[in-house]
Amino acid sequence: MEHDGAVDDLLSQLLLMTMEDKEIIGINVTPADCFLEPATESTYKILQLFNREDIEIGRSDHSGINAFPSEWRARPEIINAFPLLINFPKSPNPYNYKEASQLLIEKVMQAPGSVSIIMTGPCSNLVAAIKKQPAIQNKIKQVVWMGGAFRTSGNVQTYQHNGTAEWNVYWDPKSSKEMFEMNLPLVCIPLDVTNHVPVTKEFLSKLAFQADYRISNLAGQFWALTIDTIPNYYYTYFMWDMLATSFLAIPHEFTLEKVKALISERPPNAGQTIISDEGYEVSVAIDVNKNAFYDYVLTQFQRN
Ligand code: AGV
Ligand code: CA
Repeated sequence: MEHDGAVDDLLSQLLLMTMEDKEIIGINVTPADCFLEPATESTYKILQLFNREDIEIGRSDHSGINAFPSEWRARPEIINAFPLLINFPKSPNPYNYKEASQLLIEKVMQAPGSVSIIMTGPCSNLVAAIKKQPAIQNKIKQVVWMGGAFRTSGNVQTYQHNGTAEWNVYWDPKSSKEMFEMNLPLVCIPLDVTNHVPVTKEFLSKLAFQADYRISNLAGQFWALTIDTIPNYYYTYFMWDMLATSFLAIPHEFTLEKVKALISERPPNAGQTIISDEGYEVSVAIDVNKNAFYDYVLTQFQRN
């Protein structure tokens, strides 16, 4: 897993850890929608919750081209203080962790079979890893990326930008562009489909009714942190990374389309994913069975 420490990245790590038929071989944390130290700590605490401290964490040294707003990045500080997490030992010093692209190369090369990569943040580590060790490409079964906005508006609203890009692409448009050019077996879960699955009060209420399960209780607290962003149209919180992660388990509930697309690197649309005949082939999720997805998450979180 490649994540970037936002609330829904950590929820996605929780979800992934409930998938009993998946073997997690490593987790890289990129300081994009998070700060590195508190986010690696949250990542490690979630591993401890499942008694899986044996899973190695990698530290990304990328700093991105377009930084996320600091208010978004600071959330793991709060998460580490949750009653269920506060008393777990802190993570070891993240600067002693392996560098992320190195960990990715090692884990993929050591794996007996082919590997799926779920990426809920920017793609910088993956691109760096493939450049350093091109042989890993042959062992990648699929890359599932929460990224892009193909036939809908983006969610970047800032200076020098026209709003067409999605944040994970915009953070490092250069690596994103290069990744498309690598012709990986890539499935994008873009805003086009995540827009169908907001974090609703109705869903949170159902989750709360099953809060006797420890994991449901914890997940409810994670999402409560995002509620202040819900009333404003532009800042509605969606199941971005959760939807992408669930694709690993319930791919049959998604509608995919093969398109050719490329990525802009420059203002005013840096990070825009553009459908074009000159582009590279990628699979894009355009629809999902919403109820099946929400039910899947509720069922997986019925755990202690
Ligand atoms: O663009 C969606 C990506 C996802 O990987 N992130 C959040 C998810 O982790 C960036 C983002 C967009 N809007 C946000 C974001 C918001 N209102 N708060 C925090 N992050
Ligand atoms: Ca993310």
